[in-house]
Amino acid sequence: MSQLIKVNHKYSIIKKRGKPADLLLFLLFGLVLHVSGQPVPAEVENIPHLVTFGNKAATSWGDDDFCNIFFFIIPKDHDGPVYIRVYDPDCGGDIDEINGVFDTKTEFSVYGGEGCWTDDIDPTGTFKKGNLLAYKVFKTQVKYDKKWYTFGPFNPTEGEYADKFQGYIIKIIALGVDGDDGNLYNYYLSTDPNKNVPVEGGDAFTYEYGFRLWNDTVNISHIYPYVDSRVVSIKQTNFDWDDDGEIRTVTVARLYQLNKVSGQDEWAESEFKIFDKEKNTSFDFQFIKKKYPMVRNNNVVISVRNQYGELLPFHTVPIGGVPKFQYGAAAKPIKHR
Ligand SMILES: [Ca+2]
Ligand SMILES: [Ca+2]
Ligand SMILES: [Ca+2]
Ligand SMILES: [Ca+2]
Repeated sequence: MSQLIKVNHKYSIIKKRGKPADLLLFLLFGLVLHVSGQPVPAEVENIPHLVTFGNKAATSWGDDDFCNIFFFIIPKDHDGPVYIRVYDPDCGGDIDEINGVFDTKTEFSVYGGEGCWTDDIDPTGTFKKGNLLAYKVFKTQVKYDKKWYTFGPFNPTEGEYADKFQGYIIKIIALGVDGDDGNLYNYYLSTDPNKNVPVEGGDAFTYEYGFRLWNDTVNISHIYPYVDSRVVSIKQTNFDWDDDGEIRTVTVARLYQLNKVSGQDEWAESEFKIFDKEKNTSFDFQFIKKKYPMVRNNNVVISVRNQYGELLPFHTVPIGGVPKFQYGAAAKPIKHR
């Protein structure tokens, strides 16, 4: 899925605004567009599925708020409509997590317009800002099991324009509106309603990531928050990790650092000071499961806040690329626990 981009051309567009931090962000953003940001979760994240439970589930199943919010970025020079496709939107069948019997309803709603992103980044807030563009409620429906459902067409300009990304943002919310089972699903931002065709230069991000881990220890899942130049310290929070293996932080200046991990139905928090080298880079949170006993069907919720309490975005394709520890850099491995 090689996607060539015209960085020079875009540079000339944003140079006029003359904001160095935004420019850097945009150039870093541009550098990684050869990796497709359209599947959510993305390949580099190696996460099998997103998960949202019905709102009658106990939070001990691994979903703190029965809600997942994702934002798609469509570059402003993209021509033509886009579609948001949802894989396995129903709750029933092999992929989904049964609790008693399948009786869960999940509402997927798509928003654009003023405020759909800028007024609405905190999942604990009123998260339905913007204009409702489409919605549908799914229950247990064989016709959608292991199938793609397509929302759209959307004209990219129906989204909210974001100067920072030189593109339009369209939001999709998955909300468990009834029942107590786990709905697992994936997204794809496509130019085609019937198959997955990437939007060149597209990307997606979220501020609170609710996902399922693999049922094996071979696969390591990753998420990549972006740490901009204003960040002095961050607080990583994980929910319902079930005392599985390790959550590691890898950056350009950390070989790895262990995070505090949560047990069943609880939160754990780790705070880190940011090194200068780490500003304007992505962090790599690695989720490494333990072998014995195997924790099956582990659902987890992750967020990261800066020193102001603002949530940092997890881009499905890390801005600036996957960080690699540079030997001779600031730090040795730090054991946190
Ligand atoms: Ca149930
Ligand atoms: Ca299903
Ligand atoms: Ca599902
Ligand atoms: Ca869990």
